[in-house]
Amino acid sequence: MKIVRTVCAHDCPDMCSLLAHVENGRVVKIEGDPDQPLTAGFACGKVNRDVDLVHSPERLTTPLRRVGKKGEGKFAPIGWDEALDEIASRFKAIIAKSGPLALLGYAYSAHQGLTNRGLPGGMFHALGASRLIAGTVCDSCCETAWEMTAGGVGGADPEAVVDSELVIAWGADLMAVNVHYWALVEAQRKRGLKVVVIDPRRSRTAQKADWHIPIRIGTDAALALGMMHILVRDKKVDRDYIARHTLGFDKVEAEVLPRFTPARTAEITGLSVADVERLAAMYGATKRVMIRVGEGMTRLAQGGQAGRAVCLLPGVTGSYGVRGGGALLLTAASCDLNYNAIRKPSGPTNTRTVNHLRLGEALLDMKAPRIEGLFIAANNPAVTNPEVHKTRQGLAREDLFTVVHDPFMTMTARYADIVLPATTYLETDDMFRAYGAYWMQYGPRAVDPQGQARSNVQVAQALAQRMGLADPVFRMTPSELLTELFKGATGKPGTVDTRTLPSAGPINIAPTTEGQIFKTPSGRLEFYSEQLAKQGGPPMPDWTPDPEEVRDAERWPLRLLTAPGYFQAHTAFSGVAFLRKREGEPICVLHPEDATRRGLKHGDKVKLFNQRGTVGLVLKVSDEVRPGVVLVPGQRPDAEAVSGTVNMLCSDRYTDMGEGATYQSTFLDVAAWS
Ligand SMILES: Nc1nc2c(c(=O)[nH]1)N[C@H]1C(S)=C(S)[C@@H](COP(=O)(O)OP(=O)(O)OC[C@H]3O[C@@H](n4cnc5c(=O)[nH]c(N)nc54)[C@H](O)[C@@H]3O)O[C@H]1N2
Ligand SMILES: Nc1nc2c(c(=O)[nH]1)N[C@H]1C(S)=C(S)[C@@H](COP(=O)(O)OP(=O)(O)OC[C@H]3O[C@@H](n4cnc5c(=O)[nH]c(N)nc54)[C@H](O)[C@@H]3O)O[C@H]1N2
Ligand code: SF4
Ligand SMILES: [Mo]
Repeated sequence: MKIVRTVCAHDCPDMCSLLAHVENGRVVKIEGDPDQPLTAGFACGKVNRDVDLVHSPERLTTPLRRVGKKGEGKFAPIGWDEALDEIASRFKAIIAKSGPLALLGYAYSAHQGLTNRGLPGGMFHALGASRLIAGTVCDSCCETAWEMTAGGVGGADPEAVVDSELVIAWGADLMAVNVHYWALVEAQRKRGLKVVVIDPRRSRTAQKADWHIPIRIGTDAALALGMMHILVRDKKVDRDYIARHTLGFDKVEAEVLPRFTPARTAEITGLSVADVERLAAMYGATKRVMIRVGEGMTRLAQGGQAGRAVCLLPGVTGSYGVRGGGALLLTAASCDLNYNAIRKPSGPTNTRTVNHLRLGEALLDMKAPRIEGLFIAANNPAVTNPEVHKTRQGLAREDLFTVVHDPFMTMTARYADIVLPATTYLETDDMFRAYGAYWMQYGPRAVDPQGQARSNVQVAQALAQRMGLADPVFRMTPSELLTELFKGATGKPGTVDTRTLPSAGPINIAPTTEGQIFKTPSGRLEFYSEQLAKQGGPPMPDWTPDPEEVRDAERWPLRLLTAPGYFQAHTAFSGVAFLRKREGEPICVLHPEDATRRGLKHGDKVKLFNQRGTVGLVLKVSDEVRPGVVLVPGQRPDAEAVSGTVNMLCSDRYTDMGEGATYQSTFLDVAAWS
């Protein structure tokens, strides 16, 4: 038996250091590394079962060619050379006939390793294909909001919570998505750290908190502005900090805050005046308040405004300057590696762009040229994209040549002409840096590729060579890629000797400077954003009713809340039978009042419907949500549900900033399944 120290590659802020126990070429046990302080010796409930992911009987073992209709899922095995030759010759023919813009590389984040995540996109970049604006289904809205406010810097160090007096989990279910931060928080409660959760759902984290604030969906900007109103009124504002480190607070104070009286804030957010007052008083009592900003609250029409208003709060009290204070959305921006060597090895500066969440529209409507060749890796848009009907309609186009690279036969792979079997991260070598913590680490393979599976790097390199791309990155060994990645790195990563990385273990890369540095154009925290104004966006934080949401709310009585599953992460673990069972059958949750009004009871099969479609799920009746809300945890593939998948109900409308997905701006009704 051997123990391999590696890194969890799943899309998760923690980036755990793992110990994989290997016997006879099989992973037999996964545990958290006790020597990495954040991982602290435990993996989450999903990755504890990654033995079953690597060795799942549902893994694809060979390349496949479609023999049935698109979407039907009928395939026959073929060899790798045959598959790669066919893909290259089809892609070359498309380029010869219509030019490289007729190709689209559509790779995303299921492998967080910097080379495996980046190189497939790098190949299409070098080819001059239409370019994917990736991540709009996920964090492009909150990231843009943060960038327009604080600039391209990382947020608070989660491990600084040892110095916090209060943690506000603002739209983040820490027990689902950030369990190692949650463990740190829990440990600090023994010395008196208080925890407040602001979330429309009484999540598991909310149940364990000192105080759960069940805010109305999409009203976080109003709550943050109402808190600022009270802080100003009660003279809890750090005027010195504001003068030295922020821009435009005077304008917000004069033009925005007067409208957010406690009474109006309470009315908008659905909270009581007393609760708004109490929260503001708690926030104003100490600078050592760490706000953990969730992404979910920004996946709605005015999500950018919500994200910006919340991230501005620590600027009002000067909490950004203090260890244990500030706000944590993401940390990745603090790590400057030579990402472009992998992601943009060559190719024209600009080509045509395709927004990740509007794959359906791109496939159906884009012209001159149409997308004729599509390569999908490490994501499952036929389930996870909004307006999923449109995505599938696009994928079903007979004149589209589609390749899907995945360890499993996903809903998306069913539409492919060629399916390629992918390795899981436990079969690859790569370098990792966390996006929710200040750590980086090299993660070697624990076992050899299962079946004939190949990694993203291998497939990108093999295809690039067949396509005639001469860039050296398409011929480099993993260790050469590593050296490339660290060329010109700044900050702590700049001091690393890459030759030592494979044996270095976890490396802490927390910024050493005291206090928060902002990297906006003004070098300050921007209450007023000239950049947003120039783009025609709202330069100041505000909350106003969204006309489209108001119109939809008049037509449909319920609003959708989507939240992460505890034992599933989107569809990345849907090939693990144990975890499917552990997560349970796909459900929706209604408040008892809403269920009774519709004559529905716990355990009933129900249909969720609106102008976009109908989905069948099993009903859970619970007061964990307020009346008027229907909660659907996770995005489960059709085969697991009564019928369909939740994203059939969501539109492909953009958020106010960052052109992100608006899952939470969905209105609908629920009735008995018939
Ligand atoms: N309704 C609703 N929809 C949402 C969200 C929501 O909150 N509500 N959240 C959104 C968010 S935040 C995100 S990030 C997206 C996630 O959605 P996707 O990006 O589609 O991610 P997954 O569903 O996890 O699918 C990842 C796929 O990659 C495969 N895979 C795993 N490892 C590898 C590898 O090394 N190589 C290759 N080639 N494949 C691999 C997995 O088997 C799986 O099929 O969903 C979005 N969709
Ligand atoms: N177990 C598990 N872990 C995961 C994932 C998963 O699916 N499952 N997904 C991974 C990925 S890809 C990502 S991007 C991260 C996401 O991690 P986070 O950003 O922390 O989580 P989100 O899913 O974006 O946000 C979820 C929370 O926001 C709440 N919420 C929704 N709307 C609102 C609102 O209007 N206001 C407020 N205040 N709260 C609201 C939901 O009820 C839910 O509790 O997690 C990663 N980790
Ligand atoms: S908590 Fe996140 S990083 Fe850690 S093992 Fe689980 S999925 Fe991986
Ligand atoms: Mo995400």
